[in-house]
Amino acid sequence: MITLYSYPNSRSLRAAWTLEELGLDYTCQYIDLTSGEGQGTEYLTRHPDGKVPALKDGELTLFESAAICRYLAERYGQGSLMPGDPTQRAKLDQWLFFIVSELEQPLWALGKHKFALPQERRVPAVIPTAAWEFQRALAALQREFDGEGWLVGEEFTIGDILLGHTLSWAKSAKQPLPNALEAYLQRCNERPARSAAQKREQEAQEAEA
Ligand SMILES: N[C@@H](CCC(=O)N[C@@H](CS)C(=O)NCC(=O)O)C(=O)O
Repeated sequence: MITLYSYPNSRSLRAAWTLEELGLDYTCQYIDLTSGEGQGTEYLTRHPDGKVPALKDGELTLFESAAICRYLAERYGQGSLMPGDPTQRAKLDQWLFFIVSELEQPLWALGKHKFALPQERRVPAVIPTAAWEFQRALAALQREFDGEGWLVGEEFTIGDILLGHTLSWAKSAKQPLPNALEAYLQRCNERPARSAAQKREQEAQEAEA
């Protein structure tokens, strides 16, 4: 039995999207981050920092969105969402680490200092630097990936889930994207599994209302 702990429009979408791509049966459990449920004693046993996503699969509990996507693909993918060839898999790992460190972090710094951190913790002066760092990482991505096809190899992988999700955040943050990456993002967003994942997360929230 798989349970995903989620909150709509957050990084838990990456895990829900992976679950939907794999056609797995799972329970989507809404965690009300706005009411402090994340920091409650019970949820801290699922995620020690009280964040989403977290996953429970039998005896295993797991946090960190990239690790969850990777686990699901490796365990249940049967060759999909993750290349079998070690060289290609190394490339996939390279991009996963790049996305969650180099690409996502400046974008997240931007979001944190605009709206996510408590008001008294925000330092608006870092925003232009964070935007500059994000554009630098985006330029690095583009030197290796022109937006044609998928990020690694010929098939759609969890690398595209993480990149597609991160680029959609970039758009919400009004960061300019080159046309080729806009088109790539549109192809990611058109995947039925992405819409299904969003729907599941919203339904889980509504069920708790
Ligand atoms: N590196 C973590 C980041 C998780 C994270 O920051 N999640 C946010 C939602 S996108 C969260 O739960 N925030 C609540 C909080 O900071 O208390 C991952 O990729 O899973």
